[in-house]
Amino acid sequence: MAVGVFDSGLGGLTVLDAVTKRLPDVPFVYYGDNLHAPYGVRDADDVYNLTTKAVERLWDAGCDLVILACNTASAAALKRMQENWIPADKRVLGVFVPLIEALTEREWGDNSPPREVAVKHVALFATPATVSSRAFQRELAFRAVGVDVEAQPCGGLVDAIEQGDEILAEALVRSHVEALLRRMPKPEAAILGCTHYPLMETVFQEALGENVSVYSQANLVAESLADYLERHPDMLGAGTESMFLTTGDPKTVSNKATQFLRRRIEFQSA
Ligand code: DGN
Repeated sequence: MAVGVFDSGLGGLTVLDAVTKRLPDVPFVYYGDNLHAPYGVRDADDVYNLTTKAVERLWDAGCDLVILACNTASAAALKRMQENWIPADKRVLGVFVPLIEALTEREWGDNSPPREVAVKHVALFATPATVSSRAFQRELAFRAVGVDVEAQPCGGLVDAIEQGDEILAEALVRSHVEALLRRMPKPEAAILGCTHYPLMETVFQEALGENVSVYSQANLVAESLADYLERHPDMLGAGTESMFLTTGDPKTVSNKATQFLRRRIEFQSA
């Protein structure tokens, strides 16, 4: 049984890369909903409907455990899915909790009451949909008190990265960072809350200054998945081959993915 990795498009490949490095023997089925990407500008109902459809497809492919690598889907759909939709023998995990646990120095699954933490000012960079969901602030409030979060919706950045327009992407990062620093001049930590932003991590770090700790989620998600599988080995049955599924045109998506990750990837139709 493989682990499912879902994203609205190509960005989740950054998460997939980190988890395959950390768990080289685990097969993965990646599902990119390229036909409907980007999710960042869709409303919450729309994101919920598309995400549940994708997760059902991954369950059909034998993945009882599915990671929503997409921040927008984790923000807009995961809580609603966990409330009344996921059967007892399946699990769907998002990408916010590993980040927040790292930020608040908590162990996985530590459900003790929220407490004071070292970091007091956090900058969040994400898509407009993730920012307006306030899911990050909600999850953080379960674990920490007294943390001020300033969120910057980074309109246009996902498209610029996907188009490989490095000049535009860099200019957008700088202007989004400047806009945030005008409202919160001295964050101690910055969260890159979108699958695509790790590809611009150096520019974010440069624009924010060396005193700001930048948290990028791919490695944190990989670590937390490894930890989860150690405690729940039953979620991983006998292996199947890894594969890449897309709702878009497989040839076009394979070419874009190869350009995006700079290694050859072959998608097939979902
Ligand atoms: N995968 C999305 C995210 O992490 O928010 C970014 C792409 C999108 O659909 N906007």
